[in-house]
Amino acid sequence: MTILDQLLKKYRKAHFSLIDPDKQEPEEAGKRAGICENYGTNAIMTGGSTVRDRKSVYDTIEAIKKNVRIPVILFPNSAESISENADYIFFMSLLNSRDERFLIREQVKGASLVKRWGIEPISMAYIVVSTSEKPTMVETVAKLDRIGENDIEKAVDYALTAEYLGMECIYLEAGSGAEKPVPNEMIHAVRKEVDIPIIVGGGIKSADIAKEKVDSGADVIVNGTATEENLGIIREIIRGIR
Ligand code: 1GP
Repeated sequence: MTILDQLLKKYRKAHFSLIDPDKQEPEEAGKRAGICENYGTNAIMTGGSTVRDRKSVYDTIEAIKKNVRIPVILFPNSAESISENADYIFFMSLLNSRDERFLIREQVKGASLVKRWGIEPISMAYIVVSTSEKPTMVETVAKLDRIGENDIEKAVDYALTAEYLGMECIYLEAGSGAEKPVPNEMIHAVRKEVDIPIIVGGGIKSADIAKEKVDSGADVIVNGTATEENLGIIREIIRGIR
């Protein structure tokens, strides 16, 4: 059973807190991770669209691990941000990118590091949904085959592709700080067609919104910006989804 299956068996719905090494000093990252763990988050994800430096990822994870016992999962934007002290790595492909770097090249560069450092891979299909007028950072860098908020069939087609390729989970991503999260109807339609766990993140700013996402079929809710701006909301979101 994968770590994701184990968590979902235990908690039914899970919550991950995303800490971007570029957004604070390692010591502060450690403190924030500790607070998220106290609030009941199930794992700390570490990564971000602008990370370019393995050392900053390493130092951030070291500080996080001093403060938490829950798993640390890398959420890498390239092979450069793979760090040997992580427990797990989302070994992910940005399925709706037109840039082969995000589809497969960085993965090929990083695979032997994952093996050598004994980081456990969690195979993940990363699907970016464009919900907002102002493009999010991931939209600006990823050269997307655009999936708009109403392109529900297209999202389902990508999700099914992920399942048929044998990926362990799907991440429906609206992008960090998105004005609007991935729509409920889209999550619901994907849930109807695929069996693997669905992670949803980007722009989830309240407990009510998070609850709607899990009621629509999300298994895991991710918060990133809130770890920097409003840790209290993470407590409410976790209470709301359980
Ligand atoms: C980004 O989905 C995550 O990869 C988190 O998004 O920063 O909007 O919570 P937020």
